[in-house]
Amino acid sequence: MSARRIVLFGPPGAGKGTQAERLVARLGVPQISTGDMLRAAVAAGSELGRRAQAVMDRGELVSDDVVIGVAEERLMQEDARRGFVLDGFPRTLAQAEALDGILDRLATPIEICLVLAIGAEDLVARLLKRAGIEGRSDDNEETIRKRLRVYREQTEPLVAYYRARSLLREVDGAGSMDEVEKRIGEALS
Ligand code: B4P
Repeated sequence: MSARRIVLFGPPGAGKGTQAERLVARLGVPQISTGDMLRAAVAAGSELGRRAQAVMDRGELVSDDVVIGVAEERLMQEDARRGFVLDGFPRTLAQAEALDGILDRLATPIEICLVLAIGAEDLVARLLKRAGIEGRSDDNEETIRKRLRVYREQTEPLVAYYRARSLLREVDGAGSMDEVEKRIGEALS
């Protein structure tokens, strides 16, 4: 496994966070999850958190300028020079273009972009299960379906964006966490 600058995306519930954690443990690079960073800002009660919370609870995307700023600040940190797994960023074409600009300046371009593919009903079932365990405020059925719509409209165009740059690898996200991890390992080798 040689790639160390990896973008991981897919619909909500596809296993991004889960697989990103496993990947960073193997690669020794930081996991950069904009969702985790936004939830940390909400928990800290910061101005950013207050603005983000309502948007996240509605199942919508936090504005591009806010998320790009958060991601850029994190990517500028020293540990990201060794590589990174971007988990849930970019989520729009504007974010993808901004990311290319940031990584060009740092001379650390993306090496591979993994998209986890899985059917809508499996996603809803996984997220409703998580709702019972973690109680995340955006894991209720109405918001989950909204997040899936937002994904199709705003994030799915990234498949074509990264395919056109020959960076895309599609990975089947169905099955157990171990099965998906194995497929990711194969896609990276
Ligand atoms: P995220 O934190 O990225 O939330 P998510 O899409 O639900 O993915 P997550 O990583 O948590 O879940 P996963 O698929 O791993 O974003 C939350 C919100 O933040 C967004 O809606 C948006 O408002 C905002 N946001 C974040 N980034 C943004 C950006 N760039 N731009 C704008 N707004 C942004 O896993 C889901 C569940 O499935 C888990 O419980 C897991 O245990 C389970 N699971 C995983 N793999 C499984 C498997 N193989 N089998 C069974 N269950 C599995």
